[in-house]
Amino acid sequence: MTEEEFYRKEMMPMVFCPGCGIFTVLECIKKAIAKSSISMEDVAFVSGIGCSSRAAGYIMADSLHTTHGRALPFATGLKLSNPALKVIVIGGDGDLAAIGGNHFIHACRRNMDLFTVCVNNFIYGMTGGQLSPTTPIGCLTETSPYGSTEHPFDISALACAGGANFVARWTVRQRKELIDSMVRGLEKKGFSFIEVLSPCPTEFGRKNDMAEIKKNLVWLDTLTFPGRGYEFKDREIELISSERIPIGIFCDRDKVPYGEVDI
Ligand SMILES: Cc1ncc(C[n+]2csc(CCOP(=O)(O)OP(=O)(O)O)c2C)c(N)n1
Repeated sequence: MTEEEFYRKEMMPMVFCPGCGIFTVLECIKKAIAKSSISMEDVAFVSGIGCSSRAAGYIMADSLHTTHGRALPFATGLKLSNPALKVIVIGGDGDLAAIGGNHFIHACRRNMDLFTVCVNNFIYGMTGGQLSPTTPIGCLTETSPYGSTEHPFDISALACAGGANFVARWTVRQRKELIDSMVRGLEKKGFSFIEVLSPCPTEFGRKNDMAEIKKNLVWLDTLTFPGRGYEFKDREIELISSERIPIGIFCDRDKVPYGEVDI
């Protein structure tokens, strides 16, 4: 797919800061759609509010830019009204796991036929860098100026436990694995969830001595480790350790999606 076919020229330049991981996520989505059997004609994007949620607006496809935390209910409605659509949700850790957390676990439970990408930058980027449900312990944010003392969510583990069919987590550094997982998730029926650990040099970086993009990326490398063989069996979820986060494919199963259960 060419740049012209994927991006909306009239929306350029993008609002994202230099070094933001959303650029990589967009490129990986572009490559994954091109590699998959899905046609852009059949795709619609849905997002909430946040930096990552703005990504959908730059893509040359039908899209719904909705309210903060509500992308999944809008996406659910869209999918039910037009089941032929491949509905893709893009959101941040705040959008999907804080205000939208309950919608998230229920989309997983229902195994809604949606493809969801969470750009997890460990902070509320758009609103100035407040603590999010994924902020690691000790990290500085606008609302944890002495370091967070809250336990973070492992949103991929939550998605597996909730009942999603496909769950994978990578950092922006593993582009090949990220694209491959996106292709698998796009082609799978039911709820597919891809978590992308992503740099935010401006809000997260500046507060945590990694404003320089290289430092933020190296931190992501040291924060993560490959999960067992990069692929976990159903239900064998390695929960988040207090310090390091496993990356890999955490579940890949074929539970019947919402609307197709025989009674
Ligand atoms: C109901 C409501 N509450 C709060 C906000 C303010 N708000 C906008 S974006 C955002 C959080 C953004 O963080 P995240 O979803 O992680 O996305 P990021 O900007 O980091 O990509 C918040 C709290 C809002 N727009 N609507």
